[in-house]
Amino acid sequence: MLIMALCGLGLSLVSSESNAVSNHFFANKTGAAHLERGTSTAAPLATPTPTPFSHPLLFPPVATETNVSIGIDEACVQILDGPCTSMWTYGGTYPGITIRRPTGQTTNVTFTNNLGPAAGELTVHNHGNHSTAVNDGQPDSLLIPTLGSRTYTYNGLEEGGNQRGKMQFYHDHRMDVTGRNVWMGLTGIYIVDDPADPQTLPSGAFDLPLAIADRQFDVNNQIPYVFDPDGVTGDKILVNGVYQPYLEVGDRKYRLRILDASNARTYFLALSTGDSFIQIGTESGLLPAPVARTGMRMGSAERLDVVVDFAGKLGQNVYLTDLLTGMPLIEFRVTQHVVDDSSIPPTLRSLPDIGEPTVTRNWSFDKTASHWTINGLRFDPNRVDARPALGTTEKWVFTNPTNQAHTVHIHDVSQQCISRNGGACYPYETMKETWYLAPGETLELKLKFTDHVGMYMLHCHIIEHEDDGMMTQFEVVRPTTPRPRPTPLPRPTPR
Ligand SMILES: [Cu+2]
Repeated sequence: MLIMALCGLGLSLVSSESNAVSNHFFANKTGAAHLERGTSTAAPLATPTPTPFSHPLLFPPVATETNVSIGIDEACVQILDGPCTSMWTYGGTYPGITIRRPTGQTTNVTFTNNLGPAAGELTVHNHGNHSTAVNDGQPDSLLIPTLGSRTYTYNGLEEGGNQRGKMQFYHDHRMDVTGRNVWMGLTGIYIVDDPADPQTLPSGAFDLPLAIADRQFDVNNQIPYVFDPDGVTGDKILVNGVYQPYLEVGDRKYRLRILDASNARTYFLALSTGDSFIQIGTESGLLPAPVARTGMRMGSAERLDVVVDFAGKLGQNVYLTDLLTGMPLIEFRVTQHVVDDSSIPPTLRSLPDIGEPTVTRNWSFDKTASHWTINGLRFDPNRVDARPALGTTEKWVFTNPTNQAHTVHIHDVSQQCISRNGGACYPYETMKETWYLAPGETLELKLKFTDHVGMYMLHCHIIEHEDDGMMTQFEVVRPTTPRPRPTPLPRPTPR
């Protein structure tokens, strides 16, 4: 359980040292926070940055039932030392309750919107799930009213079989205010377990979801949201809602399912030992074969499913570090010797055969008249920019003529990489649903529209770009088949 506290209760945790001096934060250009101590002055007291690696890594509670009820509640979450942080939560924690379900099973998740009118109506998108359109978390319809509920049903199926095993996540998707709602805490992990995946991978206590997200705290440890169309970032990077946590581990392999749950921040992850991660999966499940990587870029909403081996490291501390800020994010203390019964097979999961594309569409992730746009247009819920036919495969080409990166996210079905910048795709991006598109890059993907008709979103997952207009929608439609000509009735023979 995440540590929860009432706001008033949290104040008692302010250290006596911070009562004696006034502390001021200054963020340098890399985003690292520095503490400067001065003489005692009037309130408000700045709160101290926790001593690095003084708090244990936490995991949200896990729901595994068919029917899950989640209250969307305001809660005061203990994150930094000192006052707790008032957040909007799925079930009272940040991240919210983890939902973990076997593939192929129906799951009903009922959300009740207990936030006040200031939050307004809400909607929940199960990111990476193959949902029917009405259960996909539409941004401007089928909303969860204030003090009302809505049940989302996920059947765990895809094109005649089970969905692939993977880590999805659920988050708010309300038009124009997704950035605010996610920043305030509306994010939770959703894991689909698939018995068709190799069962020798690290599992149970050795399979750890890690949601990485940055926040900017004020002197009272609150996180007021100030919209910036270029992306809202903060100087504190949290893992599962804890700032620079530690975790005691054994000297064996662990599966880390890493999610960039930030609104906008990109990370470049490495291990302090210089060892490789063995990447085994993406947003869309296991790769065809594992890929060793010493550094991994991760943009907003991307997931990295990796295995890290602490064998031979007994007694050492190993850090997962973000090389872009130079900040260590988590300290793994290798304190126990344990027998490792896990292994990584040389082949994991083959890609589904989705055929060859019959239609090509081009999508330019652009800036137009000072706003983020797709093909020059801002989001309009009354406009549909593509109507692919159910059962067909299309090629979608993404370009980025701007000077900022975008993370392209397509709802409904996963996509397979055809080419990046006219050449080969990276070996770890064979199939995904959130794609890093750096300035000047071109990405060719193919996707097959299966099972469901209806409206789905396509957008940048740097959420402030999305809220500013870098989103559009496509409607999967039933194929138009030529009507069979009715057999003419025999005419009566004229007499
Ligand atoms: Cu963008």
